Parts: sequence; C-alpha cells; structure tokens
Amino acid sequence: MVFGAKIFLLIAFCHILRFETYTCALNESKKISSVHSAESGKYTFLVTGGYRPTQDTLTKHLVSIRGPKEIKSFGDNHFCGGSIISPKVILTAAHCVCKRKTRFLKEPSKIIVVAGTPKRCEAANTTQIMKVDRIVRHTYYNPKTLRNDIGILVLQKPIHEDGISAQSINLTLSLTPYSTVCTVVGWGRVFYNGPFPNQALYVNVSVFEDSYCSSVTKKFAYGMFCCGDIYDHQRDSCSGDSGGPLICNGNLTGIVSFGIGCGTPNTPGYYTNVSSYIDWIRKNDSKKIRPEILSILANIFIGINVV
Ligand code: 4AZ
Repeated sequence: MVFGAKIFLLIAFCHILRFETYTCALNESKKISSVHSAESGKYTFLVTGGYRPTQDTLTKHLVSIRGPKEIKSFGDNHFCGGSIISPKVILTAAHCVCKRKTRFLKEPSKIIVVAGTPKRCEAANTTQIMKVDRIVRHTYYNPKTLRNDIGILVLQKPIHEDGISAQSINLTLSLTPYSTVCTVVGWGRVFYNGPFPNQALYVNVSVFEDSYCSSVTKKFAYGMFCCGDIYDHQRDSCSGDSGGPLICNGNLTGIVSFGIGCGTPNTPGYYTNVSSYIDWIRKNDSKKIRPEILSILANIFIGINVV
C-alpha cells in the first residue's frame, strides 16, 4: 500500500475513534424540564417513599449532575445523580450522559457536576462546582433495552474530599445476596411526576431475586438487579435519582437505572449491577489508551515502517 493511503487510513481511524467516543445508544430517559407541584396530603412519604436521614453519612458520596445553565435558580438544572468513585471520576448511568433518544454523548461542556451540596437548591460553603473533561458510556449501552446503563464523567479538576461533604465511595466487588437492605440517595421526584426535593432523600429497599426481576419485565438482563420493599411499594427511586447510588453495606452496589413508573405496586426499581462492570470501570476511569487500540496503532505504524 502506498504511503499516502496509509496516512489516510490512520487519519480515518483516529476520526472513527473520536466518533465512537462521542456517540452512544438511543436514550429513553425523559428530560426533566418542569417541576410539578405536589398534591399535598395525598402521599404519605417523601426519592419516592423515602425519608430525611437524621444522621446523613451517605450524601457525601452523591453528586448532582446538571445542565450547563440554571433556568431560574441554583439547582433547577439538576437532571441526574452520580457517585464519586475517585476525586476526578463520577460513576453514573449511560442514559444520563447521552442526548435524548440518540446514540450521541452530551458534550462535556453541557454538563456540570456539583459536589458537597446536600441541598439541591442551596449553594453552601462546601459546594464544589466541577467541569467535565471527558465522558464515557458503555460501548454496548442500549437505550431500548437499557442494557449496560453505565457511564463515567472524568472531571477537569479533582473534587476536594473532606470526608464530610464530599468523599469517594468504594465499589462492591462481588454479588450482593438477596434480601440485603440497601439505601438509594437522591434528589429524584418524591412520587411519579411529582416534585424534586431540595434535600437529598434516602430510601431503604431490599435486593430481590433475579427470577422475580425477570418476571416483571422482559428488559431484565445480565448486569442488572432489582430492588423494592414487599410491604411498602412506595419505596422506590424515581426520575432525577437516575445515575445515583444504591449503597449496600457502605459500598456502591447499584446505579439507579429504570423502572415502570415510581412506587408502582408489584414493580421494583432496576439498577445497574456495579460488580458486573468492575473491569469496565477500571479500564475507563483513567486516560490510558486501551491495549487493543494501541496494538491497532502499532500495526499501522509498523506497516508504514516496513514498506
Ligand atoms: C427515571 O425515569 C426512573 N422506579 C428511574 C428509576 C425508576 C423509575 C424511573 C425506578 O429516571
């Protein structure tokens, strides 16, 4: 092959890589554009069916993922949750980092990450507003089936971790047994189509058996698990909680992914199983060039040298 053709191939390859980095699967998530008013008195609970913690030890792991500009006031651009897994890395859902109903990733400049803010609408002296350097979504994320609903935001600068307002959380490395009681933390709607709370809320749910998760929806697949409370169907995550943490025994075990409404009787919430994606997370949380890409590049260069 002539030298010019090889250079052309190399440039084309780099463009394909760039394109791959900026595209992702169709996104089913609905953009949160308006805040509905709560029908007061109709709902017993404040996440859906959640509570205000008396001792808040988990919100320090949670960040608010927001659009680039507030609409009217601080925090009204919140659309998803995320978890701090290292000072520069936020783990979230793929559907939070993709443009709606497209395979395209949002631009890093169109997302901001707010850490150290237990109250969504109030900037405190612990509040850290972070810019995004790089966005990654799982290569096989599928917005129709919601398989592989996992994504990473790499920040431009590290979050200052003080152990109180902002702190990394450890990942759960192995499967969590059924019936384990876990906690979702988030600023998601307090009931289906309801308002978003100011304070991050907790909801305790237990891990259900896979056979039950798959009996409720055909979407259930590898890399997911489902949770709820058999005695209280209102205990659930909801939109705005998406991408945020489900924490079991102090570790990050699930990422809020999807559901059939929120708090609907006999329909659990579905979570991305963090322990199924440990290798993917490790591969994508740093700037290292993937080994398979290195080898393709090396082949091209060796080819050029040989001819
Ligand atoms: C959502 O729309 C959503 N009940 C997230 C979680 C659940 C439902 C909906 C789980 O982002």
